Amino acid sequence: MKLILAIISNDDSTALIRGLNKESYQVTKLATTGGFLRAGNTTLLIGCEAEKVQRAIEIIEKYSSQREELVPNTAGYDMGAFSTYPVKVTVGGATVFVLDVEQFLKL
Ligand code: 2BA
Repeated sequence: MKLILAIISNDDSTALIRGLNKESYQVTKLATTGGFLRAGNTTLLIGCEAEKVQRAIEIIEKYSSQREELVPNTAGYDMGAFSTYPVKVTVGGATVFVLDVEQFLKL
């Protein structure tokens, strides 16, 4: 038995949990805070058999890999009026730990 800890963006958590549940992984979602940026993120606890770890990592990657998105930026001032123009930002990404579980009990 293994325990996967996956630290992901809050924005990716709903789709990722749905993707994991669809393939019968059980998940606990924790509201966490990054120590560096002090911003909210999500940590998932996923307990599963060792042979299911690789597939779980694939699902995590599918729903939370780093990508660039265009978001509106209102910082510009153009011809006397504010204009919005999109800027590229990096979003998503996952930090994953896989731990050995000594005992797994449901009491
Ligand atoms: P990432 O390395 O992608 O980390 C995203 C979040 O994952 C972290 O949020 C933290 O909550 C968790 N995490 C990452 N590595 C970890 C580890 N070894 N142990 C425990 N938790 C871990 P933040 O701490 O807010 O960091 C956000 C981003 O800021 C990081 O993205 C990294 O790009 C940067 N960063 C973090 N610490 C840094 C440092 N000391 N110097 C420079 N950049 C740093």
